[in-house]
Amino acid sequence: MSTAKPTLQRRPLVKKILEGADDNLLVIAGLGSSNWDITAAGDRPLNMPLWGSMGATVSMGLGLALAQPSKRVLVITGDADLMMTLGALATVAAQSPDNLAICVLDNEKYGETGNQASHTSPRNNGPTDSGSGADLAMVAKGCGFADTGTVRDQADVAQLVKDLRTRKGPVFRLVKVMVEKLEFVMPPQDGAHLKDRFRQALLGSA
Ligand SMILES: Cc1ncc(C[n+]2csc(CCOP(=O)(O)OP(=O)(O)O)c2C)c(N)n1
Repeated sequence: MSTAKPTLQRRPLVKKILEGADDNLLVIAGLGSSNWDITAAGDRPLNMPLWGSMGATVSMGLGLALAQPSKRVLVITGDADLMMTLGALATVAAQSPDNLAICVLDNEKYGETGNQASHTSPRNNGPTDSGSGADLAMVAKGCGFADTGTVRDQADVAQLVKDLRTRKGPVFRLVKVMVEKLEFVMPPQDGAHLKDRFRQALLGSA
């Protein structure tokens, strides 16, 4: 695995991924940077940005994809959020919902808490260490995902967007993104409100 420093910028990338999102696209974002990213791209009722529930994002996306098979479900989250509940990937692979795509924005850091190195960060523990950090795309593959990939370059972004929005799932994409100091763009902070507006937009007032 490459240990080159990531160069992709997450905000314009997420904006592109969500461009033209309609009522068919249900978005679940992990806490921290992914939450602010999807909101910077434009807050909408069918966005469910998580606040604080670290590790829950993929499981929520899976439940939603199984419950709403006619909708596209897109999970956008951070490497450390996913790392907390890696087993969820095996459950996704076992259930294999064809409407679910997972995009992990891997900055190799715990962004929200001060950019400490996360498990995906390259390290230098001497000659018996591979030095590469955890490779979450390989983990997804090992869990049984047939369709995984890693994106590092701007040239691959158009295909990434296409895959996340339209390719038969479950799709897993690891995107290496750079560490940046970005403005917080916050969605509503009341979880009950976020849940209610999401349900209303999806199911109507019934
Ligand atoms: C159970 C739990 N442990 C720790 C935290 C504190 N915490 C909030 S965000 C975060 C790091 C998130 O990192 P990542 O998912 O990689 O997102 P990014 O770096 O993109 O912000 C941590 C440790 C938490 N909210 N919940």
